[in-house]
Amino acid sequence: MTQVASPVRLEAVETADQPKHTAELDMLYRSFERQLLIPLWTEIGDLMPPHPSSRALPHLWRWSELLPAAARAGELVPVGRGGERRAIALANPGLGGRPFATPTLWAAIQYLNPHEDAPVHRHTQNAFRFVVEGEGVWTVVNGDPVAMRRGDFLPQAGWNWHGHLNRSDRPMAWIDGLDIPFQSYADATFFEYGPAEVETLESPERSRSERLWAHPGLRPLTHLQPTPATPLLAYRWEYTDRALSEQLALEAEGEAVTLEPGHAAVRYVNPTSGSDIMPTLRTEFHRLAPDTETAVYKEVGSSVFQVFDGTGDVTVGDITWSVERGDLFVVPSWQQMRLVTEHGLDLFRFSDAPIFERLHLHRSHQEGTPS
Ligand code: GTQ
Ligand code: FE2
Repeated sequence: MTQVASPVRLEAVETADQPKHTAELDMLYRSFERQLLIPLWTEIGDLMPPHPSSRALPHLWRWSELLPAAARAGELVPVGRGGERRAIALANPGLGGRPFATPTLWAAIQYLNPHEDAPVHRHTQNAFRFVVEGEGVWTVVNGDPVAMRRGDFLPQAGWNWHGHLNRSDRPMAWIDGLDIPFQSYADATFFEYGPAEVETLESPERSRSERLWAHPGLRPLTHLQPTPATPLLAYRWEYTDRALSEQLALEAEGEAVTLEPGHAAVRYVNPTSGSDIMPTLRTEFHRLAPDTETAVYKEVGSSVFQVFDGTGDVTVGDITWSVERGDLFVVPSWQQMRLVTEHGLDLFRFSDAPIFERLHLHRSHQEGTPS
């Protein structure tokens, strides 16, 4: 007997909350399959769990293994039109082999050889770069060349033209974060090619966007309208580092300015609104002083962390890893996370929290506080 394969498969299982398994029930389920119908009573446990229960798993990728893999790709794989980027995505083991770090977030290591460039394109996906080591690449956003160096955070909001140029004699690697999975599930993606070559241009210390926007507390009177994404294309390490060390110094002087004892943290924000840098992505930097333990914390939405400096033990769900510089790990939605460090730990973090906040679906909980 041949039958057109239907993607719907209904198994009659007899449990207290399921109907009695009879020949008639089987017939009903076969007719459901043919009509592409699925009853709620077989799905409710999966679709309406008491709390988020992510398919994504906690997972750690070690920089000591990622970087050599990217360097090898640098030897074997050219960069150019079509493939566009030598970017290698972290594939969460719970997400069915897709190149997705979490259900909403893409995280990749990208690698450029000396004097190589990655062609200009644009897409609706929001993106950023974060640099854990090295320098020498300029990311060119709408013609504005932005230097990339260790500790810099470089947002690149959707639909801006961008290409990357390595102007140095050394290879450079960095991480990319994008909302690719979210826009893919939502069928919201547009993409366009630009010129194949990034035009040769100056490689200035400071981008035009920084010259206009990187002055704390000051806003040009010609730009008073809030924009949905940040116009500032580089958040330099010098400022992030100082903000964090000053929080810890103020705490030591008795001021309650840290998130919790020994835990300084800042969020990268859009200077036109004070909100997250891009509509779908939140980025933060966390610094734990030596001998610090964080509370156990969980929230709706997923995060990816990269260790910027220091060492520590990270617990996500029921897994604990010892981490060091460059290591990346994933915290799925509503999974508990806790950090412990003896010598101090600096962490870059990105998450999809703005999506959930805007939809009033965001929740968080810290152990020891009322729910
Ligand atoms: O550098 O433009 O990791 O378009 C994925 C898609 C990087 C990029 C990625 C991209 C880019
Ligand atoms: Fe891109």
